[in-house]
Amino acid sequence: MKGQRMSPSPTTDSAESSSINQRSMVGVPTTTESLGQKAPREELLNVDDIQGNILAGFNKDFQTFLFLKINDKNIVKEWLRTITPTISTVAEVHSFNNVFRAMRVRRKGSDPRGLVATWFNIAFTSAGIRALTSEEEVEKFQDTPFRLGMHERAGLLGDPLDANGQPTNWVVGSPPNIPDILLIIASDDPSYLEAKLSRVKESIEALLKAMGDASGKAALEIMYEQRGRTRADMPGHEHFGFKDGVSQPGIRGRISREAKSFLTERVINPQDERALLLGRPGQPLIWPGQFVLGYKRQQHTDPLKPEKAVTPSPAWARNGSYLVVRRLVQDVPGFWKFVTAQSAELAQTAAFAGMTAERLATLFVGRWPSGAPLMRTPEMDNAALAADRFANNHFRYVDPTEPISLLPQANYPGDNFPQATGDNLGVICPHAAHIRKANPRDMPTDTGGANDSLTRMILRRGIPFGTEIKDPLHPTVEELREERGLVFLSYQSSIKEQFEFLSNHWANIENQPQAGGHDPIIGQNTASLNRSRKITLIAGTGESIDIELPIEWVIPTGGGYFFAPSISAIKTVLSR
Ligand code: N7H
Repeated sequence: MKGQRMSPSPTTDSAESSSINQRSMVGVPTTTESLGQKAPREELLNVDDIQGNILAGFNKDFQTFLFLKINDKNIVKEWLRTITPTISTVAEVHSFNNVFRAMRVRRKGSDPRGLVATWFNIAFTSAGIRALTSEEEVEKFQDTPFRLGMHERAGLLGDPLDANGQPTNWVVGSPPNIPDILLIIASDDPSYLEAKLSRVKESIEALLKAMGDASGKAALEIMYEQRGRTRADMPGHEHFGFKDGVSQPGIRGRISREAKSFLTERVINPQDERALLLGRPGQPLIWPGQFVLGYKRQQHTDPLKPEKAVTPSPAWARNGSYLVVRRLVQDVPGFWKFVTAQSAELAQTAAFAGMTAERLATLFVGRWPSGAPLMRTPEMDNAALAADRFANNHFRYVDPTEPISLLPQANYPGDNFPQATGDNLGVICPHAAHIRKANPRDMPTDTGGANDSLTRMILRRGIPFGTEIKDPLHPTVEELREERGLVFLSYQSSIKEQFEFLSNHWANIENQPQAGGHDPIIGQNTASLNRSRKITLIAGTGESIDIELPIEWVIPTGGGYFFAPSISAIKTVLSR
């Protein structure tokens, strides 16, 4: 079989499973008995100073990203002072999201139409901070990738250097097109977004007039405009057809002086000690310093004992966060043609009889198109499970899951779906499946155990761009002419240890965090001259197959490493 190598089972031997089980338990309180601790005290988050998209998440169907270049720093500083009051804070976005969610629950899952908000956030590259402050100020930032810029790290990320996707071909983000500023405008309603976008553009154009520069050189230039919108045919799904934005870490911390005013809702019955570790079932609570500078950070072995906060450098970086933006083009017909042809071949084998294109694609992702996790429904998609926010993330890879007792929830019948069984060997969900690579949960890894993996988590805020392809196996000429993909965004407190680690270590390396191949969605294999990747599938019979993935379906075409400062830092350091 072309591109495939069938071999006997690596092992279904209980000795290996139990040793993995033991390793995964080191320092990992996965059961209630192993905890026996009190709830840790959680810090007060400065929700009026932190930008809203970081900790609350805009979660809007329509978003536009403006990449700007500073030509006159004094005029831009003046402009910054005028726009700062319009920057959306965590306090605002969080309260809106709460109202929206409560109404959705009352309306049994349908969106409350007419409840609309339009948000605005800002971030700066190191070049932008240099332009507004000084080289010394940039040198104070501790994150080396941020100081260097994404284009300088493209090789390390595994990006193609001699073909499609090389930084010199990026639409934005590589010299001479390195932006200084990123504006994010987001709304539930496209007409509100357009209105806000026009106002922002007018404010930028007004600067040109203020300068009175006959050469026409603007004080602030719009270098590139990237539109993003949810798919009209499948809202919330990315272009390969899978529900995105299902799994997000919970964030520890309070929004007011009240003891229980937690930013992330806590739904687990406090009688169950897992309430100390999780917001919702399957959603670990992470110390806020992993995402925002100046707060307590996650410790590598004990999730209840945080590392002390480090003093941010520069000091004005407090309440700010590093933002990764990556414009990723998706080859939707290529992906579906490949999985269709491969699944037909696999279906001919005894071990993988019955394989379909949808199932193979699901094995690549780790969730079914609806968002239902393979670990909870190994054989077929289950839309009801996908829609159940208390069940759709409640699974692990080593230990089986048991039902969790929740605080009373309106209109909720309980998680009555079959629970996940353990899957040490990667039979149900391959080790290289995208979500297992990106979050190995309770699986031991090359760098530690489950608690160590919590230090790698990121807050994803991406949105698709481009129009969908109606029938990926028969795309029209017009559909092929247009680019589509994901504007990937993630917030973290270390680009190096979080986004870059997930990308160049776990996604790109075939035997990390566990042997089993490259991430078929975002992995890039620079270890082979032709960049060809592989994924190992293991059948229920124990036989395994290596599938060769000769082409990549996700191509980086632009982006940058940004810093999203606090509102007070914009008001003071950056605009004075
Ligand atoms: Fe991924 N996809 O459609 O396959 N992602 N992702 N991602 N991703 C996730 O749980 C996708 C990308 C993560 O906690 C889902 O929200 C695509 C980058 C992480 O279990 C789906 C692209 C990075 C998770 C996709 C892309 C990540 C995750 C399941 C690019 C980081 C959570 C839905 C075009 C370097 C894992 C969900 C967990 C989930 C897809 C990019 C990371 C469907 C198409 C660049 C941490």
